[in-house]
Amino acid sequence: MTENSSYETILNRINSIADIRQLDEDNLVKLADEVRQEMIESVSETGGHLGAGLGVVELTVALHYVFNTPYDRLIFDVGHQTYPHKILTGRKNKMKTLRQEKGLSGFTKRTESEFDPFGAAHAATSISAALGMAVAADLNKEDRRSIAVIGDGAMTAGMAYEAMNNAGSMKLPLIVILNDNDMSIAPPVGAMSAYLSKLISSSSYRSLREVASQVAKRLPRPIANTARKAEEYARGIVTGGTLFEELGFYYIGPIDGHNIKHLIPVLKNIRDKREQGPILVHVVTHKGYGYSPAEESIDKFHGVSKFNIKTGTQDKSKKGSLTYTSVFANTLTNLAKKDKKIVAITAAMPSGTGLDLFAEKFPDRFFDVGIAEQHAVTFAAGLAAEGLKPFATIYSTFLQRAYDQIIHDVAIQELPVRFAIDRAGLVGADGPTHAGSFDIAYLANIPKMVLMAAADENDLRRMIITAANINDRPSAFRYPRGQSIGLKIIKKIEPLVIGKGRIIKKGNKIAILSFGARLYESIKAAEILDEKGLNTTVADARFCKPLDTKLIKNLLSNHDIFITIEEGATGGFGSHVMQYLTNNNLLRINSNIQSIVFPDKFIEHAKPEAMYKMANMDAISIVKKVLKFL
Ligand SMILES: Cc1ncc(C[n+]2csc(CCOP(=O)(O)OP(=O)(O)O)c2C)c(N)n1
Repeated sequence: MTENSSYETILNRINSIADIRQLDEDNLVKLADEVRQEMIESVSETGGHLGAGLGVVELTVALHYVFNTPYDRLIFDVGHQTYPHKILTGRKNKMKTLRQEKGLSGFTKRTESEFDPFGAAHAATSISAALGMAVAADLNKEDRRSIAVIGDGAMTAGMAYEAMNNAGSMKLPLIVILNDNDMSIAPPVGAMSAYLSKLISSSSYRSLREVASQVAKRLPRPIANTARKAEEYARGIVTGGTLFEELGFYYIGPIDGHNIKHLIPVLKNIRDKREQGPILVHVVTHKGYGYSPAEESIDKFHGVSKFNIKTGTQDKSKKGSLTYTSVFANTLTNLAKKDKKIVAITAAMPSGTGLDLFAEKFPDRFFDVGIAEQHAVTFAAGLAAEGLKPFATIYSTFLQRAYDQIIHDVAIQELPVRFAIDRAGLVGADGPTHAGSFDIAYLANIPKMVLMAAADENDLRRMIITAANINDRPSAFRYPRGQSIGLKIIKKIEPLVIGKGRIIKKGNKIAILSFGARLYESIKAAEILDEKGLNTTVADARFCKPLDTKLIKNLLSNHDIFITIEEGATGGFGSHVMQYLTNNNLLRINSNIQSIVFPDKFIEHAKPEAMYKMANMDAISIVKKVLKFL
């Protein structure tokens, strides 16, 4: 039996949030240690986000202790740091199901708990949502507090400022806790990070810590007055208004976020300052706190696979083919050696996109713009307008944020921004918030756009070169998460002919036209169908825009059944094919045409293979679809 599961732990005695509020401060400190231990144990078995949660254990305990959750609305930004929150709010026994099929989500989710008043996973939504809730409380005459907990990384996103600017003009009891750990996934970028560091490194912050510890020493249970003194002292470090005060917030901080005894009096005090209007509490924490392998690692164990608790050694993924991400990064980096105009942009995902490799080789041509996808796209447009070749490398799900920028700043001006769209399709444990479901639909309807999808690593390489050569309009290529097929790498890669697909295998009864990475599953399906005497053609469209209309016509007229397949929502490749056929009078009454797309629902997190099954996109489901027809 582990220490934590033995009956005498405080955590085991917590049956409801009310039990936490009965504890004295010493026991709250012990509880925090137990929560941390519990979290390390769970994540060591499930994998997931570790560093961020470790950094907010004390803060989470203090928030639930001081505020009347779930009546008071506690909203965590992104939601990847909520494992301690889940442990404290009735989900402890489900922690080992985290990120698995039918198990707990890795983020906050309204359907999972009344303690998750707002679902998240994309950054910088918390202040807007909390403000909406504060307004609703006001209109409904409810005396509740709205509390947004947001990291310094998420604070690089514009939405946070839009929300603060709005909140600043309202006298509502909105509380923003800025969890400043001086980290995003990678080190944070930009002026905000420098500004926060300046606040923290001021000598006054250091002396505040001393004052606070004196207060704590003398008064084991600091009363409101002493708390106010400490808080007023904290405010005093800022001579002449901070940025936050300019935005209309009452600024308090910086406060040591790992010291529950310091946090509680300050939080109690702001809880009771209803008339104060919006308040920002600047809390300083350390990502990975309390677990040395996390503290010592460069990324502070932001996201981990299963690991050994003693050593911190993570399970290595089985050796196999390169990931699509690394194929992309290697190819672009090699290309950039010859083509000095190539520049690469990421929105706070240098390692996730593989661009850290590019950054190493070409630091001057690499730009991490922070969690700012909208800005990333318009910034790329500016680079393109001056003749550079920007590769805006953004996950499909996050590029959703920048739709107007793609249309207004890039496409209308026919600027050759290259969109490298990683994580296109289903992504597994991160679930529906991170699935790349919509990019085909939202890009293929934009005039002039060239839209490609890679079926394998060699085609991805071809598409990168193709995009590099497109200088008169925007282009995009999408590729999935995870390992590539494992093909032999072709040394000399040629660009593709724009708008031309390829036939992979010839048959005469069934035609499957795949756009993207379901190609190999389509080939498997074709083999099964062949065995049943249904000779199947498999083709790879490569382009959704422009469509290979000649190929489509051929497939339709020479087969009994014609099926398109893509990893995306309705409105994508299949829809464009159908529209082409109807608008050109190519459909016959007896045309047997079907498109396989994602079902019209959000597919919950599970192993990727299971998710593909749910989406009817595995080989067996494709075969079933065909047989149903006959
Ligand atoms: C719009 C958007 N872009 C990118 C991400 C990927 N992402 C997840 S967490 C994270 C870093 C967040 O940093 P911070 O808010 O400081 O939290 P920390 O992990 O440091 O606690 C990023 C970039 C995201 N969730 N949403």
